[in-house]
Amino acid sequence: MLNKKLKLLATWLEAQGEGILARYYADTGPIQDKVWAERAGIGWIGKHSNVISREYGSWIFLGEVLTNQALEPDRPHTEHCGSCSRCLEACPTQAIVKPFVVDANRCIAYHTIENRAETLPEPIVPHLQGWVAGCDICQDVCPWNQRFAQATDVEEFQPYPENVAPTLRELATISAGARSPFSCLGVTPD
Ligand code: B12
Ligand code: SF4
Ligand code: SF4
Repeated sequence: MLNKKLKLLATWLEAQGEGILARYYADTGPIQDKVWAERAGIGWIGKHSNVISREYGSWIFLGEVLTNQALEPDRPHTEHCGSCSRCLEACPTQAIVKPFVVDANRCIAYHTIENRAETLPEPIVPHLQGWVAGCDICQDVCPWNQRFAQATDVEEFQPYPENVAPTLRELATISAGARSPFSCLGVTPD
């Protein structure tokens, strides 16, 4: 979904003049989405390592359009975590090893999305807390999300009804053709 929107923007940009080139990425490109979002003034990289926007908190998708055109840059965003450390304290596996640094090997999100091993590491298992695809604990406890997060009004980003609170039995029998909860980015994990 996000890729579709980025494609529209990139196609529009290329149509503005001869020789204008544009490439777009979201999540899977060889580019650090968070670093560029911070530099572009969208938000700052919080201590849980995700980008937080003042208007929406951190429940945002990030994507970018690269172009050969010289554009006037926005100012990089300043950091506003202050003395807060709620995310570090709330992480059940101590994956946020120090402010701004997440050790993916200790992160439930890594083990439930990326890790293809038959069994999960012993130190992770007791802390799964029911998460089956990703983990949002460090973002749930963030005061910026608690105060500023907003439900999206973008039709394509609404959750698919069949993906809202599925039972374990339903997940265990899911078919390969089922719509993925990750498809908002236009990405389906393989
Ligand atoms: C690899 C990856 C993961 C890995 C590793 C997480 C991580 N922290 O890197 C795993 C599988 C664990 C993961 C989990 C999640 N992810 Co992820 N992930 C990515 C991915 C593909 C690359 C991130 C990366 O480069 N990591 C490498 C490490 C070394 O860097 P880093 O932690 O980002 O932080 C370092 C840099 O910021 C660097 N740094 C600081 N300043 C500068 C300046 C420059 C110039 C450079 C080069 C570097 C640099 O220093 C930091 C500390 O080492 C991005 C998409 C993308 N292409 O960017 C999505 C992305 C970061 N993920 C995202 C999301 C939503 C998640 C989850 C919430 C999913 C979920 N619900 O479970 C969790 C959150 C876990 C967490 N607390 O971070 C979103 C974040 C949106 C946001 N608001 O920021 C992204 C941007 C995808 C997207 N386009 O929407 N993810
Ligand atoms: S996503 Fe979960 S396991 Fe990973 S750093 Fe955040 S709270 Fe910890
Ligand atoms: S919980 Fe606190 S320290 Fe963590 S990202 Fe949010 S504001 Fe920053």
